Amino acid sequence: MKFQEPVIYQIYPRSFQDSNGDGIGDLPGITSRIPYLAQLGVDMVWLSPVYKSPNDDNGYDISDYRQIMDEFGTLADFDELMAVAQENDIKIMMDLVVNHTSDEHEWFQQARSSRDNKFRDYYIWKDAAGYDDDGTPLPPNNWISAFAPSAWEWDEGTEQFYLHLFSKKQPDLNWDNPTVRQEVYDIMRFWLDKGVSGFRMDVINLISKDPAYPNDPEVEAGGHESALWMAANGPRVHEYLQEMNREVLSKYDVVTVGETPDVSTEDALKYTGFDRDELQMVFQFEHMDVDSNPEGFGKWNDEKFKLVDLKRVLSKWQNDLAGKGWNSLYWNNHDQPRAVSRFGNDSPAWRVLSAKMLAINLHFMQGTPYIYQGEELGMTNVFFEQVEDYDDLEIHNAWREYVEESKLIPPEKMLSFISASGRDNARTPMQWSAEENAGFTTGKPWLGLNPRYKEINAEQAVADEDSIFHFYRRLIELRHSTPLMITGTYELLDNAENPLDEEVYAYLRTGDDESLLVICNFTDRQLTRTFEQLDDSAELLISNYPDDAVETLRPYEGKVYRIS
Ligand code: TEU
Ligand code: CA
Repeated sequence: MKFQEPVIYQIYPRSFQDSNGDGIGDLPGITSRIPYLAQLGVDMVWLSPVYKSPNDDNGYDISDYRQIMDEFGTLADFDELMAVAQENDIKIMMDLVVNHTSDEHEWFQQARSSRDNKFRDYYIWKDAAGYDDDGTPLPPNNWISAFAPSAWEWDEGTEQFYLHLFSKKQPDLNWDNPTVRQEVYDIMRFWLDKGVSGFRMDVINLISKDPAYPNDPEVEAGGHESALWMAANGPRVHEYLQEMNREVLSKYDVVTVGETPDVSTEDALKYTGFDRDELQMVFQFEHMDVDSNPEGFGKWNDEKFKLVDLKRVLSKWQNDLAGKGWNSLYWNNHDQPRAVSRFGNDSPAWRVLSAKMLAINLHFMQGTPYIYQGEELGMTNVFFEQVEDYDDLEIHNAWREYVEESKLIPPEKMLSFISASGRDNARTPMQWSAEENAGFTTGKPWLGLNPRYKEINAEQAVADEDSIFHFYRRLIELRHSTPLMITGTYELLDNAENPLDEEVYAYLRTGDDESLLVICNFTDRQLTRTFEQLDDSAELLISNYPDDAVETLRPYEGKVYRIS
């Protein structure tokens, strides 16, 4: 499959469908829902990690890359899922998490057993930088982990620190070790030979660290953001990805997307340029940061985004990669809050209209669109009354740091920030019906349901021709039948460097002999806009309103004209 063609649906297996009543989603549950995904019309399913894991980070901490996580089932269940997906023309993309393993992986168990163990150099070990007065070892540098106060954990047994950019149960692999790289390539071949058609590569731009491990200047200046940016786009990352492509990817028909925090469009072209023989596309994060507060507590805030920022960032990515690389297109994933709550309006009056408008806005851009489970239903953010009701270690780490230790954020304020920005917004169980536990499980769900499942669920949506589900289904049909959505150039109908229209996002996709004019009202207000492109040849291709008021834009109106 050419990587420009598929619409890809992301499943977070833990929260998708439970089949055995233990309250945890599993592979047989996913298999039972393949017909639903076939009806939606998606081409490929990206499975968040299903490998054996102690679930410190819900599967992003892998202890055996060739076994299925106990809670999710067996390798036989995986083969059954592959077979049923194939019968429904749906391909499977795996989540490759190889910047780090679980500390319960055999490699790390061996590595920590002694300094001269043959697996020692699979990981990144450093001597203490010194010892303070009471003999406590001092870490090699000041790096902060994404999920812990320090990116270095002291190992008593061998009296060295090991690096973990994420939790201390997620030790970073040493990619400078060629044996580690060969181990990864063998893992990739194992899954490709089982018929897998894609890899999403977790934080793949962090795998090559600066061997000097310099201090993080932001932390020296008093900041408290993680050191991910210090490890991003390191000295040998392209050498490693070109080797991976040469030794594995080039030998298979496989779609690849790198998850790459802290990349610019210039960086991205080094990963995805058509002439680079590395990856086909990346997940960049700039549009996920438009409501972040770098002077405050980063993602922990409940401020609303500004449309002009969103337009500037997305247009920059469209323009800078055009003709040279390829964009991924996404509003949310398992790490991000729900799109309709964040960028639309999840009130009963405007949820459906704004969710459809967001879908139009994204799917008509140039790139490969990703739909996160529940986005096609307009699932919304959740509010839990107490932090104990949340599961995510990122949330609990932030609570400990900002509420309990530094006391910089009052508890009720932090609960509001978590509800606006926390990852568990995306991880509450998939809402299949209005029955108990939304039809997700007959047992006690591992994470609380979003109470709105009674009005927002697949059963209701599939039965309602005017639902967000059927709107996504029509968008996917259009993408399969409208080459211009893939090949057309992109032009923001606003000043791309300095967008001024704070209410409407309008852009043009232009092909050889026709164009698509995309108009989205991001507000709950009725507006007037005129577009010179709207000539007599214009025909309405799709809209989230049943009629067309042309120059009058109704609240959250999203529509596309074909102009020939
Ligand atoms: O996320 C990488 C990453 O950048 C995260 O820190 C993410 O940006 C953050 O959680 C948003 O607030 C990947 C996976 O998607 C994430 O689920 C894992 O926790 C992480 O790597 C470690 O594997
Ligand atoms: Ca289960």
